[in-house]
Amino acid sequence: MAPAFVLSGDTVTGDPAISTASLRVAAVHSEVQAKRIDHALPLPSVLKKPFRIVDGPPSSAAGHPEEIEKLFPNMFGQPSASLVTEHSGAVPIDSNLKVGVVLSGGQAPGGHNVICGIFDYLQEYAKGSTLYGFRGGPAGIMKCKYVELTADYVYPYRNQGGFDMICSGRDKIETPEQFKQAEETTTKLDLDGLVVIGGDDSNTNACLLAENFRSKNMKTRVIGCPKTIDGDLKCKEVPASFGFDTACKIYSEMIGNVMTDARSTGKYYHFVRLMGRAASHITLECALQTHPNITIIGEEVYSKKLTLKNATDYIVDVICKRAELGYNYGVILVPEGLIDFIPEVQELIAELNEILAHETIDEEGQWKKKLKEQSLKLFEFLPRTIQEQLLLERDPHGNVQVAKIETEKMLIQMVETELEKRNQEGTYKGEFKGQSHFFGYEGRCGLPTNFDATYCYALGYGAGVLLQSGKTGLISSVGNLAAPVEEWTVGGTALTSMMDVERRHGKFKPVIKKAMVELEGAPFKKFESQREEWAMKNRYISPGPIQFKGPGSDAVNHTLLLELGAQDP
Ligand code: FBP
Repeated sequence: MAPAFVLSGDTVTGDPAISTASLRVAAVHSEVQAKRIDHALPLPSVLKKPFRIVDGPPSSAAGHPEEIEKLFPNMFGQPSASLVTEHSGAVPIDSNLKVGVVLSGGQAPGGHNVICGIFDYLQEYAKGSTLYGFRGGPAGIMKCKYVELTADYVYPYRNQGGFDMICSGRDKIETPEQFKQAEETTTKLDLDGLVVIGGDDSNTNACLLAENFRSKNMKTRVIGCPKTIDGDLKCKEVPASFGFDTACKIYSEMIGNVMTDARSTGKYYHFVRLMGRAASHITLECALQTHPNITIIGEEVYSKKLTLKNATDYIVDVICKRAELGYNYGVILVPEGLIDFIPEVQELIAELNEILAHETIDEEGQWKKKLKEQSLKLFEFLPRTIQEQLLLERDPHGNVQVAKIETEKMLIQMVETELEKRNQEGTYKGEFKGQSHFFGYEGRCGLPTNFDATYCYALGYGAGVLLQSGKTGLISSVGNLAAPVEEWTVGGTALTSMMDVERRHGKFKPVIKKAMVELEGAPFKKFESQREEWAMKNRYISPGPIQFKGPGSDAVNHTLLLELGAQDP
């Protein structure tokens, strides 16, 4: 019988509009969830011994260093920090810290463990400290909505998926009034530190906050943590964003299942769109785990300047050849961000972004006159549902909400049309039935894999160390991830070193440069060397559900292993 946990001390401070009744007051866990709560997490050896922080050389930026320096005069050039074992004594410690933590952006498995890592670090090394959880993302900071995180409060969330301990949000702290609100909150709570757990946009925001606090001589330090299932927040020193490992394993289980379905019925082509707003890392990793017949990688489409017609023809050619072999079924993976990679669509989206930033879309379609001829032609050619989805409101960071664009359905329609044509020409004699799937939200809140659970705990612990050591404007970085946990490295990377400038809402803004799939990188090369065989011969792999014990439970994803140059089984 699964135990029921009652969250005690469940009060929200700062906003009388939020009653405790709106919070999760009782959480009933399944047997597996309950078992996972007490799963002991190993720490890297460097965090178990007395340690000290060593600073590296001054850093620069991922692009346009002069612009970044102008935007971050106090943060730019900061060195990275690494923890080293200190045999002669413990780290200098100031106790009684007041620290805030916020979850920002989309959910990613492991977020709760980052918070638990910060909490346990403070308990261990800064007794008497207080940890506040800002509720509902950055809006919680601006509106000063927080909850004090106690041992009882965090306990039921240990090793659990989701962000429901304090919830998340996509608000951005950007206007002078919003920065002022953030200052008021940190002053009111007398915060020594703030940990921002988020993706590229949220960590950019974390650095802006760090810069703002430092420029005003405020004591609040800001540390980021790399979160996103998309896997596109990484660099040499930050080898992975958390949540990617779990999400890919969940999707791969589901892909393996539809592969078996395809083989069993012999009559469906399953078109699976996979989450990942911009980069195709999730799609590539799932392909490496499951060996589908066709996989479209957005970065390749972009680099080869393929049009929608080219991508459709590629799919249709494989379907025709498979029909000749007697296979009228298959599995096709497409990344969520695909259409954003097709140069002609990209141009259309850029024009739409500018139009949407400055005017409202009128029924009569007057706004269409602002589109260039080629973009207008493409817009009129797209199915009506896709047109509507392209015009949906942008997210607070100015991004097209690609999760809402049903590319898989659009591709099915285009493939059907082309196959009918080939059928009439006599070059295709098969049967085609497309089934569309979108595997997205299903992967964001699963129980974190052993890898994500341990990685997140170390990231949180590391964030605690950095704050206590007086660091600000760094992102918690845990490295050497292909080695056993004991050998993982821990430190912090200057957020400005990951930044470039980009055009958003019609203006240049600093952003952490997204890590896209490298076409010369080992994961893509491995996929490229095998995809032709997967297209014609059915080499499907069904990885099954995530394991927490026994074979496969500690397996690290292919992308990480290949990128780190480790042996990929
Ligand atoms: P983050 O970058 O905030 O981690 O979110 C990633 C993501 O899950 C994308 O894969 C997806 O396109 C998007 O969030 C969906 O956004 P929303 O949760 O607002 O629907």
